[in-house]
Amino acid sequence: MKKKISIIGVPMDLGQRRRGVDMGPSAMRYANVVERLQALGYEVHDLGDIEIGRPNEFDVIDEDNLKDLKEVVNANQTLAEAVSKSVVNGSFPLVLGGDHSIAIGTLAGVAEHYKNLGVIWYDAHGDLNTGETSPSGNIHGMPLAVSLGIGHPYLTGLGGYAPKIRPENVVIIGARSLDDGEKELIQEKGIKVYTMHEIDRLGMTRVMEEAMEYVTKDTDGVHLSLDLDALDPHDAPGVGTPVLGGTSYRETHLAMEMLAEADIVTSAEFVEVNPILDDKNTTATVAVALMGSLFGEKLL
Ligand code: EXY
Ligand code: MN
Ligand code: MN
Ligand code: MN
Repeated sequence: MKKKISIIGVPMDLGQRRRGVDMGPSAMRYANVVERLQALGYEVHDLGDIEIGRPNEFDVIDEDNLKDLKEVVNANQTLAEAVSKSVVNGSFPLVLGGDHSIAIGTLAGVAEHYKNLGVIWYDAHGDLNTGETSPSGNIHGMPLAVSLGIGHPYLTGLGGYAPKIRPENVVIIGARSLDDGEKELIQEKGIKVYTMHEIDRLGMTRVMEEAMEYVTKDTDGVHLSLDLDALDPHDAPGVGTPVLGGTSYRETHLAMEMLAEADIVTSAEFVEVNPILDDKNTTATVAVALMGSLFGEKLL
């Protein structure tokens, strides 16, 4: 792993309807993300926050079942540029959300520099909807589809190229809430998914061993997109779309520790932390602890 980390905050809450997730980056800074990574010997640069446009009442056009499309596109464009710059500067981009719609910009910025980027999508959801299949019109349920080049051209064309990633380089871990359209897309594209069933059955160790082998096969980098709602709501209550029966605090740490040991991750984002829905900043604290493990913190 690189010794320089660029932290990019994205106070985005327009990819879904519950206000408060825009405070995620602040909550993770409050939980000492910078200090935690510095203590591990990294040169950490906090690049501040990406500006998010605020839709006014005349501006709310939910075009094609895509809520706040314009603001989501604009912010992701700015994010993609910031992420791309940090890769060029030899720095590891660490993006703090914000709702998961920001993965569109993160991946647009990262994938520009990788011909064959592997992706670990650690999430209760598939985030594989389009305006046509989405039950909500919320763009945070769409970023993985968008990055695969499926969806509205304003979203898929971000950064001036598409697709950003290929289905055979993606693995979803922790899924337990998939819409019908998402299930169809998974079948159609042959996307590798470890649902909670496989995690229960095989254990996190084997799941991660297989997943890491899968995303490193013929790839030149690995992006980790970690949605805190992958964890069980008992361990990470401060998320907008909680789903019972998730991965535990320790299982998720184990996954991060295995990634650190394998030293394969080249960029990452931690999303959906909503301190308003939380109890004493628990979820941001969990997120920062997970980053500690991802970047090599040891228990002994
Ligand atoms: N599948 C549902 C939708 O598309 O509305 C819920 C999506 C939640 C997405 C969260 C962030 O991962
Ligand atoms: Mn998600
Ligand atoms: Mn999710
Ligand atoms: Mn499976």
